[in-house]
Formats: sequence, C-alpha cells, structure tokens
Amino acid sequence: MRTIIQNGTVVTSGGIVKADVEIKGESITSISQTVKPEIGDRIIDASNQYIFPGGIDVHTHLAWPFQSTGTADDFVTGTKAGAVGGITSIINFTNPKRGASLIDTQKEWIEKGNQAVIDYGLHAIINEYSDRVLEELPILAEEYGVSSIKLFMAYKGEMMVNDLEMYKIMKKAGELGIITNVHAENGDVIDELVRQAIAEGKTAPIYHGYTRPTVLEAEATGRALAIAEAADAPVYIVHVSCADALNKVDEAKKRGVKAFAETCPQYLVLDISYLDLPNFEGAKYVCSPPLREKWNQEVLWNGISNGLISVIGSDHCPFRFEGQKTLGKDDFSKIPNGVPGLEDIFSLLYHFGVNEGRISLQKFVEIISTGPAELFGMSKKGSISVGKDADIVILDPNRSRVITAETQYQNLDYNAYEGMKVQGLITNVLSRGELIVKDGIFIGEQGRGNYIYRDRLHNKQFELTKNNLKNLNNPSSTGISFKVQYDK
Ligand code: DUC
Ligand code: ZN
Ligand code: ZN
Repeated sequence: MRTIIQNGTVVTSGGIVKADVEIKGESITSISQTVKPEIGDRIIDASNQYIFPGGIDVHTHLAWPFQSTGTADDFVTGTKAGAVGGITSIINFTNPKRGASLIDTQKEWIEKGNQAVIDYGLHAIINEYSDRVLEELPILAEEYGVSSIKLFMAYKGEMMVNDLEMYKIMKKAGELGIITNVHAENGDVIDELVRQAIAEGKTAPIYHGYTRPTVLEAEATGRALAIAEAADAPVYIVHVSCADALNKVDEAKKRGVKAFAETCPQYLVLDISYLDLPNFEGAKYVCSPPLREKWNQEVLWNGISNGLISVIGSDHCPFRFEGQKTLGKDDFSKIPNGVPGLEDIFSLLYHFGVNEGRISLQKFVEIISTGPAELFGMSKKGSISVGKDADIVILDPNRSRVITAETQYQNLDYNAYEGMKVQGLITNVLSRGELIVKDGIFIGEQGRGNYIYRDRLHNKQFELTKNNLKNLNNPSSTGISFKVQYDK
C-alpha cells in the first residue's frame, strides 16, 4: 500500500518546505507538491502540522540491571513510550556480566530487544579490560554492526575502567572506526566524598548532588578527551550536564580532537533544587551526573545552538519511586541513579527549544534525528529524504499537552516533568512506513522493531574540525555541526 502524507510542512536539518510525502513499503519515495492520490492509497492529512524525521534517542537503559535493581521499562514498555513520544529508533546499552564475552552479550541483548516496537541498536558497554575485548571488537563491528562502545569513569567495582584500559580500548576502537561513548565523572574521588558524607550523617538526596561536583565531571571529561587525543580516536561525551565540562569539550574540539558532546533534557529543564524537594521526593531526580545549578542550562542551550553539542539523548534510566528509589530512604548512595525521559524528550526539546525560541526548527531536527543518525551510522534514518526509512513524526504546533504520570506509557509511578505544559502535540508516528501511533495512541505490534546494523566512522575521512570551528564562530548557525563519512 502507498501512503501519502498531505498538506504538511516538511522539516529537515537542511530546510523547511510545504510538500506531500509519498511512502511505498518501508521507504520514502517522493517529496513534492504534486503527489497524486490514487484509489487504495492511505492518506494522512497533516494540514497545519509539521512533518519531522522520527526522533532517535541514542541513550537508553531499557531492561538494564544496575545498582542492586533493574530499570523499570523493558523493550516493550520503553519503546511504546518512545513511539508515542516521537522516537522511532533507540540505541540502548548492553550490560555484560562479569567475565562474559562481548559477542555473547551482544547476542543476548539483540534477543532481549526483539520485543521492541521501534528499531533499536545497541552500544556495547565494556566494563572490564582483557585481551579478549580487543579481539572481539572487530567481530562486533563486522558481524553485529556495532559502531559504538561505552566506557565508564565512575561506578567503581561495577563498571569503571582505569586510564590505561581506556586508552587501549579507545585506540583499538578508533582504528576500527568505532566511536567510544564515555561517562565522564571522577569515580574514585566521588566515592570518597560519598563515604565522608554518609559518615557525617548527610544521607538526604541533595547530598547526591553535593558529592558529585561539576569540577569532577570537568576533570574526567578533560581526561577522557586527552586520552582520546593520544589514541587518535573519536570520542562522544555522554550526558554533559554543566558549563565546566562543556568548556573542556570546546577546548578539545578547538585543538582538533574528534570529540562530540551530548546533553539530556534533565540538564536543560531541571536543576539541583529538585534534589532538595521534601518527603524524599528529591530521590526521583537522582541521576548521574546530578542536576546542576540553573545557570548552566543557558550554557547548554548555547552549546546546542553553536554546534558544540551534537546530540540530545534522554539517558532514560527509569526506576519506580515506590520500591526502587526508596531503597535509599536512609542513605542517598543507595538510591538507584536515573531519571526517565524517553517518552518526553522530543516534546521537551520542541517546547523549551523551538517554541521558547532557543533553537530553530532545523537545529531541532539536527540534534534529535539527523545528528545521531550520522554520528552513530544509521544510514537509513535521520531525514525526510527519498530512499530513507519512512520514520516520521507529525506534530501539531497549535495544540499542547500537560505531562503527567497518569497518562504516560512509561512503566513508572512518577514523571520527572509532572505538570509541565508543552506546546506541540504529536498526533501520528510512522515507523518504516507503518502507522504505529494514531491520534496519540499506540496502535503498532509488539516485536515489530528491527535490530539496526550500524556503519562505522571512517577515520581517515573525518572532517569535523573545520565545520565545528565555523559553527562556533557563528552562534546562529543552523547547519550540520559536523560532517562524518562512513565505511559502506
Ligand atoms: N547515570 C544515570 O543516572 N543512570 C544510569 C547510568 C548513569 O550513568
Ligand atoms: Zn552515564
Ligand atoms: Zn546513561
């Protein structure tokens, strides 16, 4: 069946045009003012609405065992929530058991994901170093389409690697065209600050914020960037939360490091005061890095506008308040770290970014869809263009909604953005040509999501530095802030 989306305004990172979109099978086949409907066509009327490429959330922790518990959304509930929220692809993290092979872990997680309702890729977490890791990386890349790995500089004993391990892994990854995601916080010093705080009886959620100061995020960010520079490897700093850390990214980019930065909605919209809410409500906002002083938000928004930040990811790491967050009732260090965001990231970025005038429509598309598709090698995703997968979000800018746990698809008893009114209502969502959200209701089938085999960065063709510098000099630039090419 052919589908035609009529009368809408198509937005890509390169331009905005009033046009109809023709879809045959799973792909976009035409974008023009003159797509003629025929009998049997399915027509979707997008009058007065925007037609965006589907959102891509490259930072999710679905079905994730962590800190003596596990995240509350699995691939079914999490991807349904993403779908109604305008996300049509995710990249989730694996979580290898101690001593497990990366290949076996990848297979296990591909299997876990097969109940997803949208397409999914997997970043391979490496939580301990061994020679086998270096042997398995090429297999992961070639046979499993893994173009990104993740290393942690915090969570000692659970996931943290040391500097030498990081260097060796990044170097091998860089040679293979694999980009390394880094969680950059100084885990050793944080653990000591946490120990001291608890010993002094400082057990409330706010101390989670005080024991993970911005200097320790900035220090680790600078160190990760230096190690990537020495290894001549591409690096992606996840969840940059503050000006101190973003400055390190700025410095590194200026000296030509193949560095990219991500921020998350919680750092753009929420702040450290949420950790101090009464009745242990602050626990709902415990995530790492922690929420920061409010003034950091505008620095991050500027980083998005000027191309210093390439991608927004949700870091969706959901834990229920009752029974999970309450594990830390008497000790903040036992509160599982994470906030939800997969269902609302698209709306939050549209509302606080586009609607409130901080970013353009094109920049919105660039960081929620085109940028992540390019950087993480999803060649069929990320744009409304002929030949791409028909992953499409239709949004009515004249309608609004109030975010609330009562109506959410996320498997949670709270929402971190409860009560916020967001302008712009997602009406319909297509995934590979199939209408999976109609009038805001999920109508797709469980298990319809495909595993995404991703392309690797071609190191020799890396062309980011000049483009980034150009954008830094032109804060109003809405152009793509980096150019990368991939091995086919
Ligand atoms: N931070 C979180 O808040 N949750 C999951 C892991 C992380 O780095
Ligand atoms: Zn992290
Ligand atoms: Zn994360």
